[in-house]
This record gives sequence, C-alpha cells and structure tokens, in this order.
Amino acid sequence: MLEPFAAQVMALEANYLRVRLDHPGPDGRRLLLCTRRARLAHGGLKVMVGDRVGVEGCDWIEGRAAVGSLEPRRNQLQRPALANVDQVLVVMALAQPAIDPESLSRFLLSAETAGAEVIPVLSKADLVSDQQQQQWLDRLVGWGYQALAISRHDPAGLAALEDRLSRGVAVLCGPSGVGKSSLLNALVPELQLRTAAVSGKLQRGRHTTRHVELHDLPAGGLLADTPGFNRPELPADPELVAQLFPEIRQQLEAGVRCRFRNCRHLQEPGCGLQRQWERYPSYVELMG
Ligand SMILES: Nc1nc2c(ncn2[C@@H]2O[C@H](COP(=O)(O)OP(=O)(O)O)[C@@H](O)[C@H]2O)c(=O)[nH]1
Ligand SMILES: [Mg+2]
Ligand SMILES: [Zn+2]
Repeated sequence: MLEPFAAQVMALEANYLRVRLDHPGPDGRRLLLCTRRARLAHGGLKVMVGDRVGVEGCDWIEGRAAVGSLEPRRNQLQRPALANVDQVLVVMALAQPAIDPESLSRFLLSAETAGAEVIPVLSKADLVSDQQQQQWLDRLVGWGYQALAISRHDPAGLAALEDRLSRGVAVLCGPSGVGKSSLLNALVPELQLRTAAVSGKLQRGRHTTRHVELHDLPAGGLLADTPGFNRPELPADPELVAQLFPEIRQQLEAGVRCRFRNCRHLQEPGCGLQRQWERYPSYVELMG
C-alpha cells in the first residue's frame, strides 16, 4: 500500500481529526488520530465530519497520521455539520412529546436540503396503538415518504430500519428527547451514549449529544447522532423550495409538465401540478 491512504473523517477533536481508513492498515488498524498538514489550511476549507481525505505519514504503532488532502464534497448538511451524507433519518416521537405535524414537516424539508435520501422514523411506537402508528404512516405516504415506526424495545422495527440503511453515511436528526441517542445505542450495542430522561413537565429531553461523530454500524455503514435542535433552517431562496417537496418531485418525475419551465406552481397558467395534497398550503406559504 502506498500513501496517501483514502479515509473518512469520523470525528473532530480539538486539534485532531479521527479518521477511518477505507482499507485496514498492516496490523488491521482502521482508526487513526490525525493532525492537519499546513497546506490543507491554504485551500481555506474547513474539514468536516464525513469528509473524504487522504492520510499520510502513518505511524502504525501509535495510530497517528496526518491529513494532507481533502476531496470535494458530494453534499453537506449545515445542522449538524456533516459532509457526504447518504441518508437523513428524521426522528420524531409518536408520543412523549406528542408528534407535531408542522415541526415534522419542517424537519423533513430541512433534511431535504442535503439532496440525500430522507427517511422519517417515528419513534416510541410502544407508547401508541397500532392504529395510531398506521395513521401516521399513511399520512406520511401522502407527503411522499415510506416512513418507519419503531421502538427501541422492538427488535423487528430496528431490523427494518437497519435494512433501510445503506452502506454509506446516515445521520439521525430531529428535536431533542425523541430517542435519537437511544436508537443509536440500540443499533451500535457497544456504545453507551448518555440518554437523558425526558425532563419535567415540558417533556423535553436534555441536550446530551454535543458533537457530531460517525459510528460504525455492525452491518456496515456509518451513523451519526446529532444534538437536538428544535427549529431547523429552511432555504430562503424560493427557487430551491419546490425541490424539498417529494410531492412535487414525484409528480415531475412521473411526467407532469407545466407550460413554463420555471413554473413556481402557484398562479401560473398552464401549471400541470395536481394540488390536492396535504402540504400544498405549506408550500404556497414558503413560496411567500
Ligand atoms: N417509551 C419509549 N421511550 C423511549 C424510546 N426511546 C427513547 N426513549 C426515552 O426518551 C427519552 C429521550 O431519549 P434520548 O435517546 O436521549 O433522545 P434524544 O434527545 O433524541 O437523543 C429517554 O427518557 C428515553 O428513555 C422508546 O422507543 N420508547
Ligand atoms: Mg441525544
Ligand atoms: Zn407548475
């Protein structure tokens, strides 16, 4: 093997980058603690978790090396700051705290900005009836999603989620207290992440996850937990908004055509878009 070695950034730690080699080193070592080569700074780019990098100067005994190059990103999420994301799991609890459709919709739209696959994950399914779960799953079909209802106490649900995860980078998003860290713990058994009890009457969990970090999943792939934040950002540019709605994308993919190529699907003559879907009023509002 010849340096530089291809690797992916798993975590940022003060002055160091923790990276995972695509192919194990001579002694089977996969994880290395790296400094940054000075020339990296000249590009002006900050290395992010998820970045693909070139690693050199490997000290296999100490597990140290240096990151000397950074590959262009396929995509990136702002919150959490994560590069090269394949799947965004938007986690919302079915209860405790009760699911809020507006908040769920906003998290989904924000997740769509990365251009990665978005999977709604309805957590704490053990707290509601099968009928309530099904109502939400059906409602999300109307939003263009094949969602999953899961509980950390239900191995079948967790297995269904694992099946949906690709071998790339996945990230858990959603407000705090919905069970993201519990889910990561269930999927990566050796992890003992702190999970906070839902605090007090507000039914909101405390923020316990402070940094973004990728974890190896037993079946392959990487998964990041994220700190909870309760109001994700949406793009200000209306041109980008239509892209965030699977309801619109799916119609266009199915061959729906509008008279104008840059149709905003509002009042334009000759707009071919079918508007009988639940979130159309939200779309109109966002196009404000
Ligand atoms: N009933 C139930 N409670 C859960 C489940 N998953 C997590 N919780 C509880 O929800 C609270 C918040 O969990 P945590 O994983 O810290 O949420 P996070 O803030 O999204 O990371 C904790 O009290 C967990 O015990 C679940 O599947 N069912
Ligand atoms: Mg957490
Ligand atoms: Zn249109």
